[in-house]
Amino acid sequence: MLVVVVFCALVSQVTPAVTPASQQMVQNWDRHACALLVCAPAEKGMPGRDGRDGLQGPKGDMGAQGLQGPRGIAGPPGTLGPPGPPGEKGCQGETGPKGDVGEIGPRGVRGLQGPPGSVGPAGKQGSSGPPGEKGAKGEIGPKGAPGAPGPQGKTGASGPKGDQGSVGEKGQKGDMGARGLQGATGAQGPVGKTGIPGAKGDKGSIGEKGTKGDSGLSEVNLMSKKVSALEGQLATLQATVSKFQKVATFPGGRIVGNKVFVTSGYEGTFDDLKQRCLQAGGQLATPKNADENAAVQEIVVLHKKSVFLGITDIQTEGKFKYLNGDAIVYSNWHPGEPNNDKGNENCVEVYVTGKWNDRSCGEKRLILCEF
Ligand code: MAN
Ligand code: CA
Repeated sequence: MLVVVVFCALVSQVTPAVTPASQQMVQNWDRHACALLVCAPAEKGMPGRDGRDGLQGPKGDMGAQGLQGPRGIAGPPGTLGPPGPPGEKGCQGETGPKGDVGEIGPRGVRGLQGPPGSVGPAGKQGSSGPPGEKGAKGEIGPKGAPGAPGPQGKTGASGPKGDQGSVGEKGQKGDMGARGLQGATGAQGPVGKTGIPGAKGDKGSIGEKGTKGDSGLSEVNLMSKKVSALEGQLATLQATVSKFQKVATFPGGRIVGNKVFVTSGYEGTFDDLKQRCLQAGGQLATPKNADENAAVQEIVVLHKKSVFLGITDIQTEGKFKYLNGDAIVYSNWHPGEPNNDKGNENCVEVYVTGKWNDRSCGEKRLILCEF
């Protein structure tokens, strides 16, 4: 039994390097070997022979396919393919909106320096400068000339008259005097020659961006609004005019072109009627064509009363004129008229026939004004 235990231990010690599968086999074999040894007779016999080497067993069946491995890392991107063919030319786009007013252009280069000015007048003489420093001591000059005779001494005692002496030597040059005061500043010199032109100036910086220009749209809108307002006012005015035309022609008024004939039914002499029409802002009826005369006639017929026209020959007998002095351009005299009956017919009346007759201005007739 002791041998069996040791043997089993040895078997276990020689198997740590084998694979788990083979180790399992050895362990199984180990158990089988232990069983054989346990089942062997315990008595002491001859040692058995070594067993022969067994034949190598058949190759085992192929194992089942293993699980699919994890997905590999994506490979590097392929090389860039060749550019495709150019697309067809697109349609021309619509004209874009007008751009904003551009920036103010760059400032121009600085101009060359102008020519030099003319020579200015000479400056005033400057004031005297401060006195100069004392100069250095000069060298000993040559011997100066003999000095002046000294003062006469006191009268000595009368000596004997001596001989005349010889001329003495020239004395040494005296010391240099102190430096004189600085002279007055001289007059300003003339202006020097004109220098060469300076270098071209640097380019100016870009000016500030200008304010945005008007699009013009706001002005159009403004005008459109004004036109609309005027159209409205015109419509109102036309309605008002139409209304007053009806008033003017009711009942004895007539409108011919731009002229309106209106009567108030008043009757009076020529001067009275003339004054009343002027007072109303008009004048006595003055038909200047057949249509206007027909309108006057209609009013005469309607009222069954003749009217005086704004025509007379008061100034010159036989020459009928308008109230402004112009000769008449139209007339519709009754046959035989004007006859200046009794030499006192200077005004003109209109019959129901539309025909004219000269009549005394003192007669009373229906008032008919024109506006
Ligand atoms: C007649 C005519 C006119 C004249 C009047 C005056 O009708 O002679 O010409 O004016 O009388 O009453
Ligand atoms: Ca007459």
